[in-house]
Amino acid sequence: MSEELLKEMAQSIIDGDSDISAELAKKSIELKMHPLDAITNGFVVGVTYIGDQFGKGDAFLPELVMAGEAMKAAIAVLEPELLKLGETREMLGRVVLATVEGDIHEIGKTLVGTMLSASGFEVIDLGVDQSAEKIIGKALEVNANLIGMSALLTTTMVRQREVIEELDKEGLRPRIKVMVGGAPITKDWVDKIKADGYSEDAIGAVKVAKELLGKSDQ
Ligand code: B1M
Repeated sequence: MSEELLKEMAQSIIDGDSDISAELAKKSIELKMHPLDAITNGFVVGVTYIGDQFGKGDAFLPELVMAGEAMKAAIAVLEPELLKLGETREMLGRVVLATVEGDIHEIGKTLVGTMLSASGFEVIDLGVDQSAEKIIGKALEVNANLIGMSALLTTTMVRQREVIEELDKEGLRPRIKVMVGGAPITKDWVDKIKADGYSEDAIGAVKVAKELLGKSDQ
């Protein structure tokens, strides 16, 4: 049954059908499926498939846009369930989160933000297409302990380095730690730009954020 549901979830994203993806997300809640299971083994399978097809020239921009919208619709339904997963009492740290300038991919970044919130972090999500100036300005304004930057394009990942260089120039590290992520981000890249940490997924991002802020035991 759950295998079947996961397949239907993936298919709803491939079809770019937001009504069906939202409905299947509701169904998964009724069936008490773990929301991360639904996202990772259901919806993400569909969006990855469309991404691959797009990369090969077998799918086109409208399909990519519709798949993205269907993903957002499903995640919006599951978000309250994700937030319920966390029951942390203490605030673990303040995170300014953004997708870097020139990049409008928001799904993974938002998921990371939701998981961080669920785990006890206060998250200020600036949204997408955010310049180094805005990210650093907000981090200073709210006295953030951590900046989290997502980049999904090989052409925009360089923006992560810009923010780190600017923080270094202003002498703001290690007061503000930096975590990066996104599909093209590798360990090599992280070492090269001297980020403090990175993760391949949202669950890992929580672990890394805790480690960076010395809260690993919570
Ligand atoms: Co775009 N896109 N896209 N896209 N898109 C990719 C990234 C691409 C790989 C597709 C492909 O060609 N195969 C390709 C990039 C190629 C490259 O750079 N090498 C691509 C392209 C080319 C483009 C455009 C240039 C297309 C065009 O216009 N010709 C354009 C760029 C627009 C721009 O940003 N300026 C574009 C546009 C779009 C849409 C707007 C249509 C849509 C986004 C909708 C939205 O976000 N509202 C879209 C989509 C949906 C995708 C794919 C298919 C899926 C991305 C996604 O949401 N994945 C993507 C293909 C792919 O990645 N396989 C693709 C699901 C999400 C849960 O995963 O975002 O990876 P992800 O996040 C993960 C981890 O990466 C990690 O945790 C998350 C949860 O597990 N993570 C972090 C992410 N951020 C993190 C931060 C952290 C830690 C972990 O710490 C701070």
